[in-house]
Amino acid sequence: MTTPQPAASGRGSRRTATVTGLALAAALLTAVPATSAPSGSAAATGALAAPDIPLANVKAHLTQLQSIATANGGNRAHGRPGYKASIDYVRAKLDAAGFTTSLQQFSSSGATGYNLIADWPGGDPNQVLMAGAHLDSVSSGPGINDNGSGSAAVLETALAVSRAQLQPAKHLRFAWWGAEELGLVGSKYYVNNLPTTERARIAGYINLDMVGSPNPGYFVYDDDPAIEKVFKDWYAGIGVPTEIETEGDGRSDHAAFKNAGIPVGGLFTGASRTKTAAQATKWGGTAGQAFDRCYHSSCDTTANINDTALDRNSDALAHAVWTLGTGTTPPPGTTFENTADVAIPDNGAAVTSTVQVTGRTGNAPAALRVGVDIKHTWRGDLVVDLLAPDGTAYRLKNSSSSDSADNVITTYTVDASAEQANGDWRLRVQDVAAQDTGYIDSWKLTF
Ligand code: DTR
Ligand code: CA
Ligand code: ZN
Ligand code: ZN
Repeated sequence: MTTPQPAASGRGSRRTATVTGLALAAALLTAVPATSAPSGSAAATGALAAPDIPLANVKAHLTQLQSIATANGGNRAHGRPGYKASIDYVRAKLDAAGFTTSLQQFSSSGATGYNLIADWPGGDPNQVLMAGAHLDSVSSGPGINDNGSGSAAVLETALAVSRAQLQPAKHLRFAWWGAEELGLVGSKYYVNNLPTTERARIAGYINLDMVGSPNPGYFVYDDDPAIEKVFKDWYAGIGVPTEIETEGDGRSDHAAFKNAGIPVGGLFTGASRTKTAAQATKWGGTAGQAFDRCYHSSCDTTANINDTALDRNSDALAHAVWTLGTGTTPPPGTTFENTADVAIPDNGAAVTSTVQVTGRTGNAPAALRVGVDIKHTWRGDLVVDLLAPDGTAYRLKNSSSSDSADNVITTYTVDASAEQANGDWRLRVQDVAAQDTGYIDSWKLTF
């Protein structure tokens, strides 16, 4: 680790300083002289345009799921033959299309459940973009809207990736969850059994649960701002107003990912809630009637689908996968700064200054630039750390009994790729030797 070479500065007395160290995450730190200009940013590559997802293909999957339910007691519920038959159908399509598929088994309510995971080879393994849907129905019906619609839209989007032989910057992973209707069991099992390192690699998770409701609304999850914006802009582009999904928190498979700090988003066309007159005015359909009158009922069949809603949401998902998967994250040089002065007590407790990072997807970069401006005589008194949102500390500067120069004005480069980008980052400064005082003047993070 190198620290900036101090400018010559006089003061005779020698000092002894002790650093009360903390266990620190390994951090590759290289000080960049304050005068260095940020390196030029690579030309941002634009996102590729997503293909249209053929509605007929999506509906063909629904017909297959309907047939499976009809042949298996009228449902595709967890623990029933219709669910495993649904898994086998979806997996066969993906295997034939070149995906690397795997089944994750779990037990719930005395029966074996299955998650189907499909990885599209290639892309950055440290930047995984996921899209998923629960494949199980309730036991009282075939579950074509809930959630054959989401499952078919995700499947057809994955098949479109294969048809295009897409080579996105991010690694694409698609998932079909088991036992959602029993309490989000399959998706929770998946997230809970992901090693921490694997969780940190997931840049975002997009959830589709009920996206073809017969009396549809157009709702966008209001979770990760970047994912939300992609969907809202796409819908605005086709002249369809959207509303924020307000009943979604904790109500579907994105919950486990959100609780793990992973950026999430998704689409929804409504369940048993009633469409208002205002909503009918902007979306069409029937005011005073539920978005899906067959929610969790035996009439949730292929007749219980609005084709326009299913088509739009399938196309919106493809657009999001292409945009978030192939486009670069916001161009390098995105800076988050705090210019508030923070006094540093002489030979006293550490102080912190916070910057809130928002709008990023995934993890921080391996070369996160930390610009520091601390005014302080005899800077050898100071210990400086960067604290990630989860509290992990990265040592930027140790104290030094010989560094008599004033002020710490420099830029450090930190490998923060193990950290989620979004959240409250803090600069922590402690003066560990008597005499000489100062303050944090400003600091900033540049991605
Ligand atoms: N719990 C889902 C249906 C559901 C209800 N509210 C929302 C909001 C967002 C997504 C899904 C839902 C189910 O029955 O599968
Ligand atoms: Ca389409
Ligand atoms: Zn349901
Ligand atoms: Zn559902």
